[in-house]
Amino acid sequence: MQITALSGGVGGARFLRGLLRALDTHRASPTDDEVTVTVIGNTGDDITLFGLRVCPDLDSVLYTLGGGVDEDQGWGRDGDTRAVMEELAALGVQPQWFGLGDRDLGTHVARSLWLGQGATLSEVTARLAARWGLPEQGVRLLPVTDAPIETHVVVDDGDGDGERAVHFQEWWVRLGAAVEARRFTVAGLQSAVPAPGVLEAIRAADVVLLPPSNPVVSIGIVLGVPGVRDALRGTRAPVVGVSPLIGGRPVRGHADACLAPLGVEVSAAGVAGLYADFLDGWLVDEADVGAAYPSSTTVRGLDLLMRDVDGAARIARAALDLGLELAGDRP
Ligand code: FO1
Repeated sequence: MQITALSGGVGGARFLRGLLRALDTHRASPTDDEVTVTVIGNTGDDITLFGLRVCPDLDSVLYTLGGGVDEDQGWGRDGDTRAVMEELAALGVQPQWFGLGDRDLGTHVARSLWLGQGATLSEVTARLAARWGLPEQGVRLLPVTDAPIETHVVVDDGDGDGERAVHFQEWWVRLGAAVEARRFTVAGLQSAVPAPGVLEAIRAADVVLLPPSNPVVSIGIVLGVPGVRDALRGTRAPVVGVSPLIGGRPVRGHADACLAPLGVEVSAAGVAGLYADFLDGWLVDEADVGAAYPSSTTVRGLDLLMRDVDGAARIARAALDLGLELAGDRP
C-alpha cells in the first residue's frame, strides 16, 4: 500500500509519527503488503540565517520520525545546547530571535555545504533522511519543490497606510503572529516546479493524507506549487484530511491568524472549504460534527487531541481507515 501525506511543521510531524505507529500494528497482519509512506514537506518556512539554509518543516519531520526531536518544542534537537548562538550574541551577530541549537546547526551546515556543492534540496533531504533512519521505516521525505521558496507576510508598516513584508519566521517567531497579516506572498512560487517524485507520489497513492498542519502557511504552500493541486484533484486515491482546528481554535500554532486575512471562517468547516475541490474525507473533532461541510466530503467526528503518540496513532488510523473505506467505494 502506498500512502502519500502532505506535511507542515510540528502537527504534521507528530501525526506522521502516529501514522507509523498505527502502521506497525497494521503491518502485524501477515496478509499485509509492503507499506510505503511518501511525505511531501512544506519548504515555504525555509530561511537563510548566518549564511545557512534552515528548513524547519523538513527538519521537524526528520527529527520527529528519527527520534531526535525536542519533544516539548516539536522542533530542534532534543537536549540541544546554544553555545554557538551565545557566541554569536556576544559578537553582536543578528538575528537572535531564531534559536538554533548546536546539534541543529550541524544539520544546517551539512545542508548548506551540500547545496553549495550543487546537490538539490531533494538529494540533501534524502541524505538527512538516511541519517535519521527514515528509509528503514518505509518513509521517503520529499521537499515539495527543489526551488528556493519563502513565505512572506505583508503587515501594516505602522505609519499610515503603508505596508511591508516580513519573512514568515520573523512574523511567526519574533512577532508571535500577533501583528495582523494583510496577506501572504511566497517568493519563488510561480517559477517553482514540484520536486522529483512529488506528482508521481500523489498519482500512485492508494490514500493521500493531509495531517492537521496549518492550512495556509503549510498545506497551503504545498498546494500552491504549480501542478500539485491538479494532481490531488485528478488522483484516483481518496484524499483524507484532519482538521487543525477544534471548536474554532488551533490545537497549536497560529492557524487562526492565518485564516482571518483570507476571510476564511476559523473552523473545521472553513478549512474543509479551502480543500473542497479535492477533499474526499475530513476528520473533525466531536465538537465540530454538526457544522455544514462541502457535500462532496465525507465527515467523521472523533476526539482530535493528539496528547501522545498513541493518540496520534488513533487519529492517523481513523484517517487511513476512512481513506480505505472511500477507496473501497470507488469503481
Ligand atoms: N520557533 C519558535 O517559536 N522560536 C524559535 O526560536 C524557533 C527556532 C527554530 C529553529 C529551527 C527550526 O527548525 C525551527 C524553529 N522554530 C522556532 C519553529 C519554527 O518557527 C516552526 O517550526 C515552523 O517554521 C512553523 O511550523
